[in-house]
Amino acid sequence: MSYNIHIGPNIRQSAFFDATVAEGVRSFSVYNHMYIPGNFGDPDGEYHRLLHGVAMWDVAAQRQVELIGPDAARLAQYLTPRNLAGTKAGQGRYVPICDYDGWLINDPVLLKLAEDRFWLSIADSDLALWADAIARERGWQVRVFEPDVSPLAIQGPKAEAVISALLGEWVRELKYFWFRETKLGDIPLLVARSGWSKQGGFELYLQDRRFGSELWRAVKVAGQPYDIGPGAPNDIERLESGLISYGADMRRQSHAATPFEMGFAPLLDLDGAHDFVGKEALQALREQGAKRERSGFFIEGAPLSGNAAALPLWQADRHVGWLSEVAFSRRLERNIGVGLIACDASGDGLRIELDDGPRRLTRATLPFC
Ligand code: THG
Repeated sequence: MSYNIHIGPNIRQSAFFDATVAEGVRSFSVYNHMYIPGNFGDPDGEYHRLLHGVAMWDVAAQRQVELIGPDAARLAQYLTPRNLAGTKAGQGRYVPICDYDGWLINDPVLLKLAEDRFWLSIADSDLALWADAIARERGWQVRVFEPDVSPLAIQGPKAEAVISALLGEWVRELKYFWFRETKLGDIPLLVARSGWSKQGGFELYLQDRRFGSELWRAVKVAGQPYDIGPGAPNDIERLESGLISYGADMRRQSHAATPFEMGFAPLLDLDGAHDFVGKEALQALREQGAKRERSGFFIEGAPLSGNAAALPLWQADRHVGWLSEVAFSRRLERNIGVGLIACDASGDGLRIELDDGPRRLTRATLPFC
């Protein structure tokens, strides 16, 4: 059976939409109410480029939520249990965001542009509505909105060569998650050393969507000597690397998880003087101790080609957790998966039920590679 998601006006097109269509994009998913390319029809080539060469990804669906004004820093801090005190202008930070009960509702990268200006580079949930409502209800002097910003990720071991050829040798000095504003001719950009892979790379935040195709072309030309090619955030590599996907691994509406369950405890500061949403709830959760933990798994049997929804994890007749995503690892030549499992479940006799029967699982530590 095959289905189509039709292209219509209630789902937004990225600034790079035309460019990816011209490149031969073969599937889209939807993320932050925007089409995001899924693949370009060459899974082996796309994976290989990410690990050994360089790939370019339309990740404009990683929308920015801008906070600007005298209370912008106050709001940024109030949104996350991570302590932002040491964060400098020009620095990015991975910031878990929780609701008032301590459930995760997003895991953005926070970019501090200035003392009174921030971007939250969000995962797939409506954080702008959340942040704006909090700021308004509190009467804070801060404007919350989604600016015209479209990230383009350049990932892989040869990304630094491409981006330095494009923008200058100075990009080699950028530290992980740090960024700088720059221009490529007339094209306004912000360049960061970041991206949703563990293969290294940069993200170019285009600040005017009219230049989408032009920027795509410029990166493609700079990348030609390195055999750059189009790709998309790669589920196999992210599972191998243990990167978290809000939406796949947890989502407040369907399979909620706390930062303790997801392994974010080292990022949190629950005892500082700063106030933030969910503080009491998170302190109470810490007292109780997490009942589930994030884990990797090896899955026996023939290669798996992914899953549409979380898979229940069984031990005999006890439901002990969920596998959020599975894939056949190219590097390990085994099926791998990530999920949440009850802390009091032993590692023995774990199984999932697939259409073609049960599969045995064993636990693995993250990252796999
Ligand atoms: N880049 C940008 N925006 C994003 C993402 C991104 N928005 C959506 C989504 N990805 C947000 N989620 C993540 C999840 C993981 C990481 C970044 C964003 C990540 N994690 C590293 C890790 O887990 O090893 C590093 C974490 C750390 O050092 O603190 O990079 O990719 N612009």
